[in-house]
Amino acid sequence: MGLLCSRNRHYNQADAEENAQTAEIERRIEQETKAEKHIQKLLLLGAGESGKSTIFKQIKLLFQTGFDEAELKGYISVIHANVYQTIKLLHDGSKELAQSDKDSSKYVLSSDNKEIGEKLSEIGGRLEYPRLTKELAQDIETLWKDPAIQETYARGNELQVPDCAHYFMENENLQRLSDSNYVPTKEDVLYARVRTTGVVEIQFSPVGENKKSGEVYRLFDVGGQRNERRKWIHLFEGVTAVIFCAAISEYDQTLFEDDNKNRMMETKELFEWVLKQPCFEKTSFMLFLNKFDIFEKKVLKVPLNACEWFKDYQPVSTGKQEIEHAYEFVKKKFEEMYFQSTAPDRVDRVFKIYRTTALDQKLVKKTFKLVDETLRRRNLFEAGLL
Ligand SMILES: Nc1nc2c(ncn2[C@@H]2O[C@H](COP(=O)(O)OP(=O)(O)OP(=O)(O)O)[C@@H](O)[C@H]2O)c(=O)[nH]1
Ligand SMILES: [Mg+2]
Repeated sequence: MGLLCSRNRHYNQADAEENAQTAEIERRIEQETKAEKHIQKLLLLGAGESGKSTIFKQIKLLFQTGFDEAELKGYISVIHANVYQTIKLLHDGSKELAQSDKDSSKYVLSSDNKEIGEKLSEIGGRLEYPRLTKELAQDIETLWKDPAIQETYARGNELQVPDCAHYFMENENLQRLSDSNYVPTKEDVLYARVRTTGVVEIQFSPVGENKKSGEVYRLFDVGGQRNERRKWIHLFEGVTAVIFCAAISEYDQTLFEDDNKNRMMETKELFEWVLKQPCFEKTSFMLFLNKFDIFEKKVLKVPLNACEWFKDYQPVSTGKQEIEHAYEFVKKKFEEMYFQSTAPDRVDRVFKIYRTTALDQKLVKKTFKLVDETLRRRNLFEAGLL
């Protein structure tokens, strides 16, 4: 009996320990599940070059530790590649225009610069680029300043010249970039263009990790070019909000992947497709009408109706007023598209439009604060607390 009792006691003790362990595991799982539930999943979607990764970089700078020196240095080769690719595009473009354009003479390089042009075009066509030296930087600067290259740059929309071209070529930047001790600045990194392949993610809390009340977000950045989009679908479950980036300055440009397709038309169709995804029935939509800085300059020179979607646009004014009018027109087109592509039973999902310039850190910070507030309010509403 005594033995039985003591054995029982032994079993009871073991049971109790096991129970305690199980309870601890369950408590941890519960905590983790709660924590996971607390994490809001955000997806950055949009066509290639719409600015998704630039927003992603800004979030890293604003709400995480930013870029350490090794990461900054990792951008040197990207930035040098941007420079070589740009100058090759412009050189080869000028040659083509000098042959095909009716006003061909303005695209002919000065005879002094022809040799430099051939050399840089050859380097720009290589699979691996050399590090930018002072001499090469000088050659690039000379060629960039050639009137034929400037005329060609004015037609950059036809040539897939990247948006970062002007920044890297101007303001003595080439000399700085070719310094042997060059470390890219935060601004250089934001301008650097590298096509995203695959999926990248970060987790952050906009009010700082130590504040318990702050939401925790997990933000995913994907490649926007056509062949990258098949990877998106794997991320579509349980998304709190889609941040859809549309580069509104690209209404007179064609796709990198397909020279016959207008970029804005592609964005329109892509936005429509994303809106109709069954997984996004309850997903909020934050539409970033991005590249406003380029848009506001372009719109006064290139009529909006260069794009088929905007062919009913009528300019009303000049200067600032005209910019506002054009912006409102574009915004309205996206709004119409949203309501057309949202079934009546889903109209209560949140839809907000923001005017953004992804390079502008203060603006991105302000915009994200608004996004955060909207999503928090939405959560309270869904929990019946509002
Ligand atoms: N001027 C200006 N440039 C911008 C803006 N947003 C992005 N860019 C630049 O546009 C280029 C493309 O931006 P990314 O952020 O790489 O575009 P993405 O959407 O990630 O492109 P994919 O990865 O190919 O899908 C980069 O050189 C950016 O610096 C903006 O608002 N204004
Ligand atoms: Mg990207």
